[in-house]
Amino acid sequence: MKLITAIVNKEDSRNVTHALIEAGFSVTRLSTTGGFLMAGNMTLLIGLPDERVDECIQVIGDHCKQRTEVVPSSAGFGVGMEHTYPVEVTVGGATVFVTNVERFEKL
Ligand code: 2BA
Repeated sequence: MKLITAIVNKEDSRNVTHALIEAGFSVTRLSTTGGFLMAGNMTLLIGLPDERVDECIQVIGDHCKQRTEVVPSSAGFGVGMEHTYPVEVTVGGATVFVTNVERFEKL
């Protein structure tokens, strides 16, 4: 058995969750925050048999779009002189980790 941890954009999370449920996967959604942008995203936990991992990643990929976010960055030009300028950051579609599950119980 595997556990997929998928970090997805908030805007995609509803669609991707529906698609996963429709395909017969069990999903837990956690509201999370990206450490770099400090913006809300969604983390999905999906426990599944080994042979369905590729199918699950395919469903996630089909419903998560890449986006460009503009974030402020700053540069110093000497003591007390700082300037803020916008930089573009590409986010997503999805960041996916696949881990082995040693034991799975429902009690
Ligand atoms: P954030 O940490 O808010 O990162 C948002 C986007 O900012 C990233 O998109 C990446 O393009 C950029 N970024 C992140 N850290 C950076 C850095 N140190 N320098 C320059 N640019 C940086 P994604 O890579 O698509 O990641 C989307 C979200 O997925 C991340 O939000 C984070 O919540 C999660 N994530 C991505 N990689 C991860 C990892 N290795 N471990 C844990 N969480 C991860």
